[in-house]
Amino acid sequence: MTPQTILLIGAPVDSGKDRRGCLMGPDAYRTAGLAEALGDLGHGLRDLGNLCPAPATVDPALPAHLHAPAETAGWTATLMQAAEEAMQEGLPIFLGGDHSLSLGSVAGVANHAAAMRRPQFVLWLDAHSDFHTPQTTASGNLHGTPLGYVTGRAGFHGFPEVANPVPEENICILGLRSVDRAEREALQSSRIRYHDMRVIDEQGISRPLAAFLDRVAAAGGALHVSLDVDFIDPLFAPAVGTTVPGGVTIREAHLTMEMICDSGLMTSLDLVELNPFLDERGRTAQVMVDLAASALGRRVFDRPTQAYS
Ligand code: 4U7
Ligand code: MN
Ligand code: MN
Ligand code: MN
Repeated sequence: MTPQTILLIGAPVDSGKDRRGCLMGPDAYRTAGLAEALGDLGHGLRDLGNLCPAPATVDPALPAHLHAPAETAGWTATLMQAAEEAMQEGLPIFLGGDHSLSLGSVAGVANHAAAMRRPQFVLWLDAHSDFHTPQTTASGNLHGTPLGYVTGRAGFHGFPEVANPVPEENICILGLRSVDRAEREALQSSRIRYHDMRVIDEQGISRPLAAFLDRVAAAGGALHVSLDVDFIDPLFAPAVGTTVPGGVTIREAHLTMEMICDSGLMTSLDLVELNPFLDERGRTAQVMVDLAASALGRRVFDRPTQAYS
């Protein structure tokens, strides 16, 4: 693939749920050799270090059961600005941190796309749909709300304004196997494209993915990819607080990344929900690094097939 300028942005966000440990994610990716792996593929790398959340206060209109809303609102402001700035320089990879970092990363890249007059698309690779609002979440964990926020759903009082909501029809979710009732109803009456594990079992992952990538290409869109560790089956990626059995295999995850790479469409990437405290000798961090490398050009061979004739 064409060499890119890749910006590594550490976002040790740990406020999106109550189980702690995702704050160690950015350094686990560095330790597992992310910069070296991407540099070996010929890309230019800049590690911008780790961000800190802006100060923020709680809006009294928010439901009382939310976990750490002020801290997450502060992270959202910081990440939105960092994402918008990074898009002017290259392809940012947001090193999480839990999935509440995507309130800011996605809203920020969408602001940049709007300024460039390009439609923003989002590929959400996750066991969960993360489409809650502060009012519909039963757990109070804001890592379950980023797609609600970036599509402009109401109720995020005190959070930065979403100037350029991502149109629902520009979002595709792959890997679903845990969707709460309130999300299910909201999703079914939305224009979001969602594909659960049964569809992937029956059709393979390439069919729904290829259809989505074709739409992004036809629209000349910018593509943000948000990779939640729990997209992958916990047999292969155990270091995550919200394991759900029945996820994609290592090969399905790599095929996803290889197809994204071949499309040439990806403009930004989140690596989220890694909890190194729960890992086994760094193996989940390594899986995520290898997946990022596949998305950015790592291949066994340049030409996958040879004819026999
Ligand atoms: B993740 C959950 F109830 N839906 O809202 C919730 F099942 O970023 C889980 O995808 C959210 O890991 C998972 O708490 C958020 C739960
Ligand atoms: Mn909580
Ligand atoms: Mn998620
Ligand atoms: Mn998830």
